[in-house]
Amino acid sequence: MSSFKTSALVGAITLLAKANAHGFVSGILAGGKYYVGQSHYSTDPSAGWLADNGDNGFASSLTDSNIICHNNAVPGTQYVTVAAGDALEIQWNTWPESHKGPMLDYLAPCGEDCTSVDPTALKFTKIDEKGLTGDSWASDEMIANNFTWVSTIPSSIAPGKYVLRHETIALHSAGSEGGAQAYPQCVNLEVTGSGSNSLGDGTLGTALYTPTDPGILINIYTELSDYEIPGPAVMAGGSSGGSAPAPSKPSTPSTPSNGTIPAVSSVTSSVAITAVPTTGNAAVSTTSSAPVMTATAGGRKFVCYEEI
Ligand SMILES: *[C@@H]1O[C@H](CO)[C@@H](O)[C@H](O)[C@H]1NC(C)=O
Ligand SMILES: *[C@@H]1O[C@H](CO)[C@@H](O)[C@H](O)[C@H]1NC(C)=O
Ligand SMILES: [Cu+2]
Repeated sequence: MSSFKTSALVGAITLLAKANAHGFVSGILAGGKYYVGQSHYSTDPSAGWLADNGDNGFASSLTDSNIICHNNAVPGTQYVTVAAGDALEIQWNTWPESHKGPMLDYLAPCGEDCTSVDPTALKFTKIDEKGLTGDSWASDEMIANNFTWVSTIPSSIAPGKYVLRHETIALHSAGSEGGAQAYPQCVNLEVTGSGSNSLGDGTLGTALYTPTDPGILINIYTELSDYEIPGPAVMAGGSSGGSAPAPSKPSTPSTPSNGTIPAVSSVTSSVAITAVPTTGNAAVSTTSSAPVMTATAGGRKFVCYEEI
């Protein structure tokens, strides 16, 4: 919510602020399939949990049950199917540039059934997080990536049913206690694959944050040399999340076959792919034995080898 919250201005302005503000998770892409996120209508089947956030507002508390899956949340009725090691593209309908903050993703196992699970019993493990990089907040990256955040399910995760808790925390008013605004969205996942970590020991949703955590009570309008992302540590094998899937650790690199490749002018630690070939894999004559990075763009997977 914006700073109009405590304003004494007339109702018309409050309505306007609500109509223009914030956002919600509208959809999820996984394995090439689209799933409805927060439907806002209880009659719509959805993997996304339903909550009282039709006004696009924030969770009413950081420490009571409304922080778990947003206000008065009830479980989604469906599941997003995703293989361990694969990425989910989590789409927000919109997001205001002013609402700067970290992006975070957690997983909690639900046992047999997520559609009737008690959220206060869910134990969450953080699988990715991103805060401040230079001058850029993770929320800025989400906006720049068509309001989409990419979260990769660690490849060690055992097959089963889990609740994904995706979240951004807006820090524009976080300089005073109670000012940070959490926008969580829960989504039921059916994880496939052959991992063995079923994440028994996590943190209850109500214990993830305190109102005085350094990453919660913070004035972001000063020069920040560092930002401490709130919540428990990311699990081993987790990632930073972001606008592209976490590079996967290749076991055996596939033999590159013939094809056309786009011209590459420079190589840095981050790679922007602007030209996408329409056919074939990269043709490389002499390479390192293992790829140095992989990325997916335009629905195609890129495997980059180092020239030797
Ligand atoms: C941006 O995201 C929306 C869904 O939120 C999707 O319909 C649209 O195709 C996306 N645009 C691009 C260029 O990927
Ligand atoms: C790739 O294929 C083309 C035509 O099929 C051929 O002319 C070229 O030499 C091949 N390049 C490599 C690296 O094999
Ligand atoms: Cu707001």
